[in-house]
Amino acid sequence: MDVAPLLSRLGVELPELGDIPVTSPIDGTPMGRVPARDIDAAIGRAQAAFAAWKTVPAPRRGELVRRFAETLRNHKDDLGLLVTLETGKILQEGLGEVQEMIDICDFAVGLSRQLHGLTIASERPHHRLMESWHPLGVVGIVSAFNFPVAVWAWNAALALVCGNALVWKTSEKTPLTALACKALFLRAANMFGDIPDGLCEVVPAGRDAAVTLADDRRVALLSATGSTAMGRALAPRVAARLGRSLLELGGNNAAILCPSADLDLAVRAILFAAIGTAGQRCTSLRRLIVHHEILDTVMDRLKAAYGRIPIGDPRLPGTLLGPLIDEAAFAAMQDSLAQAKAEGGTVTGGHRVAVPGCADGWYAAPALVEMPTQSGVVRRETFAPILYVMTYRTLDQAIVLNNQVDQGLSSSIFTTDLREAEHFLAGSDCGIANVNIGPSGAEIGGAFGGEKDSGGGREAGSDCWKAYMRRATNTINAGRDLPLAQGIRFDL
Ligand code: UN1
Repeated sequence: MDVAPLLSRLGVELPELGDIPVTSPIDGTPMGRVPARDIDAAIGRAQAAFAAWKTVPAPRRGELVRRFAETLRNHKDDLGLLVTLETGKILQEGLGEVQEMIDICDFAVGLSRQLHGLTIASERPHHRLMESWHPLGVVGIVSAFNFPVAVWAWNAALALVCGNALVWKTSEKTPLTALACKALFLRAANMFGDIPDGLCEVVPAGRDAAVTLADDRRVALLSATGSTAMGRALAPRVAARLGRSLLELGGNNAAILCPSADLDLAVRAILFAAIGTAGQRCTSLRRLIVHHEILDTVMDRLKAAYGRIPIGDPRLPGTLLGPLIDEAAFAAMQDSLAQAKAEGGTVTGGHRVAVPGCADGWYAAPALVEMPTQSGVVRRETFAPILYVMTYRTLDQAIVLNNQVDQGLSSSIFTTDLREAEHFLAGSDCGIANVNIGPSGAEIGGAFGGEKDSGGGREAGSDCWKAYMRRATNTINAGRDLPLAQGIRFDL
């Protein structure tokens, strides 16, 4: 696989001797070696850049992000293909990821003129209270292999318009897409004019670099996406220095399938949510909670659909399921399926699939697993296309099952009954709760994130920008007297 022409169109030049080898999960072929970079020095450069960038007016900062979105639009096909080559997700999803970057940039551009604070009535005459929002500092971003560019862009676009500098620790599995983002960003910066060096640092590196970001007081906010274990390792370190963290961790997302559901629509939604990105989204559908009266019909339809899923090279049009990221991911899938059987589950699918020309890729048939109860393996997140199916009798039971896991990222219900839908929306304990669509594939306009072991952070749209700024409360006295709050008298 000669990726040099593609990389060169994206502005990435790799040295002969890099430290981090990159292979494509599609067929195991080497794609190049990426030089490791020192994160400590990167934090220093970003800190210096922050001092200059925070003084640039926010709408002008938005102009840089607008240019970046324009550059992304011009390179959407190339960057989308690179995402596919590096992650193994199908081309439609590679392109979708770049579109998600463009969307958040557009959102951030609008936001750059709307970083509003409140004015608040004062209890004192001739006084005024207001809130003002100020740039925070260096924002550290830790991203995962499964969304190597979109999740960075959620953070980067907002952080930049909010006046911050970025240090991005990429996944070691996907450094090329990160270097491409940096190169495209620099092109946008050139069109924009003068930007301070170090505004957008990109550091392909391993876990140690994430720990450095967590420990370093110069990093005002650490925004980390990854496993719950990663969040548990990093969050206490940030907390120990009273820093801020924004965590987007694992999910174990359920869908409740009610008797009144539109099954044609539901089956399509389930396929995308459970099999899309080879089950490697934090929002992937992992648990299907089906009303017992419709179980047989639903299983028949799902088994028929699962048997027809085109598995293969994710670059080919028509493929819906590409490879897992690596052998370890396949092994974890097999472990979970073995455990499911031991816990009384009936497994259909899940075996390795040979794909012509891709002998070294780890392709697996998607697995449907009927489970008698929500036992240990079901309560654990396995990053693979495994869908556990359980039954319920009353909606309250179904909502208990939905909530009875440690994670609380996303959830959904399929019903045409308004009361059931509303009851579920009030009852789900997740950060995302949907009706008649699956738990994955969120738009950027809403706040994205979840509760409990999912980390509690919120990223992307709505008012999530506030996490990237510090709030000051200002009290202004325009009078000639000094009345004290709470009516306190303090006269000499
Ligand atoms: C992730 O898997 O970390 O809602 C992010 C979704 C995508 C983002 C997933 N927009 O599935």
